Amino acid sequence: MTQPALLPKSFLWGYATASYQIEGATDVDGRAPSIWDTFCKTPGKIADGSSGDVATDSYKRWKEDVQLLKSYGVKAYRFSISWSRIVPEGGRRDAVNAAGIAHYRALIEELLREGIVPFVASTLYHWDLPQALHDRYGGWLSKDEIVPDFVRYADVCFRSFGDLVQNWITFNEPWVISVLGYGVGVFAPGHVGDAEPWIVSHSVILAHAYAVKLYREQFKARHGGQIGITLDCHWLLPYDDAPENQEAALRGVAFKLAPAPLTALPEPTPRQDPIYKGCYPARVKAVLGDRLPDFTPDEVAVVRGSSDFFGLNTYATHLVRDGGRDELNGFIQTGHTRPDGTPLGTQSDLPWLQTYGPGFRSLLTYLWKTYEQPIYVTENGFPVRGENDLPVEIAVDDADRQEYYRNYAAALLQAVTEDGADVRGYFGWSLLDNFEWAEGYKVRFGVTHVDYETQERTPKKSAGFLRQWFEEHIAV
Ligand code: GBH
Repeated sequence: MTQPALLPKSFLWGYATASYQIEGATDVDGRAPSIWDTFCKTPGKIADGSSGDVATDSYKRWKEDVQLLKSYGVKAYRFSISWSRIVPEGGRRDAVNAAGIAHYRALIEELLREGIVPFVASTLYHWDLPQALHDRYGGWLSKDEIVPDFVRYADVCFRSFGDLVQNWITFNEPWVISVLGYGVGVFAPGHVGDAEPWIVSHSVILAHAYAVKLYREQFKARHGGQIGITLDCHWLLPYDDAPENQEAALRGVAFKLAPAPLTALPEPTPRQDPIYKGCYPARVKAVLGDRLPDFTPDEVAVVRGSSDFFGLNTYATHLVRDGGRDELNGFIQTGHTRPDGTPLGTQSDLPWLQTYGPGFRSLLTYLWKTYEQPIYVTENGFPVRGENDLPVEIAVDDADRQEYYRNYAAALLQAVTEDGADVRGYFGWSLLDNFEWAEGYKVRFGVTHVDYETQERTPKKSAGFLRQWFEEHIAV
């Protein structure tokens, strides 16, 4: 009799959140504003005119959140640290805030007491740049200022939490920070530009790399941890067999993963030339030309191999055609209807997200073969269409979210057991319904329903589904 295929015993799973999306308490315990506080107060930027001022009140309700995690049977929790709570004014000569450190220390200690790994516990940057740094020198636009400021903030975090945290992520989604924040302008700080995004992502890659260098030189030996970066990527399928659409799909992936060739492999390899030579992917360079900054030889040496794993946030698959005016994505047009008129999968509450498990499997296998790095899926999830209009008793019966997780979990298992992809962890997005950035509170990604009037938390059925699925599919 054949044994059912299982994930390895060491496989970690749990849920992810981000500071600004859940914490609230934006003026408590010495926290100073971040660019998201400012952005939310700009009329017209957030769909329902809301902000993260209260969110799910998790800065105060964190014990309740840890109990929820425990009741869901998770092994790990991914959360992010707010720079504005640790160094409120942000800079390398600015004061460190003891109250902010005490807060995260208490949370981490509580997780450990409950047997939950603060895995990837700590994303240092999930988009909430201290406003003071933006005002002082333009934030990510000033490489020579922001890199040392970020490294100093990272140093404070490594010193304050490094004895308890063995898993670190520097940045959440450089593509979103740069392209949506400084190109399209739909995320903070809301700039629109055609050169700015590439200056910003250059700074982010360097800030990441120098923080990793610091960790490896001064903390890793003592604390034995690992450190990496999280990129976001959809899987892109050519719309049809047309060669230009096949090429467009490859180009689209290259745009999303532009930092990866630089950070993933310790040594250049001839196999995937020329992208491992310490330059951006050739397909990206071909579109952007001189707007893509160069790395100095010293920088190349620091950047190359600067991630111990591949952190992946992924939600959707898109069908891709060549052309259009979308330079920031490499001149591709995306859709989700096949040539025969059928939809790719169940529609979510957001136009860009449909259920399509096979794309998740393809992406995991592609990343493993291309970068040969252990993968942690650091976000994956689904907002059910119209869920915000439903009363809680109905909303918790989240059939489409369960279908999504059933498909993606099956794809994960196939990628690991049939394709040999070294995937070591999986985090659902998200533990709670929360502040969904420019969508405000209208779009709900949680496996827990949150009543924003009372802050009452109610588990949805998907939480039970995932608990049972991982119980059945991780080796004991
Ligand atoms: C994640 O980003 C974020 O890390 C998380 O904070 C957020 O709550 C979650 O998504 C849910 O949205 O131009 O077609 O890609 C995922 C990356 C970037 C995917 C923005 C959707 C907009 C449409 N997202 N993107 S598209």
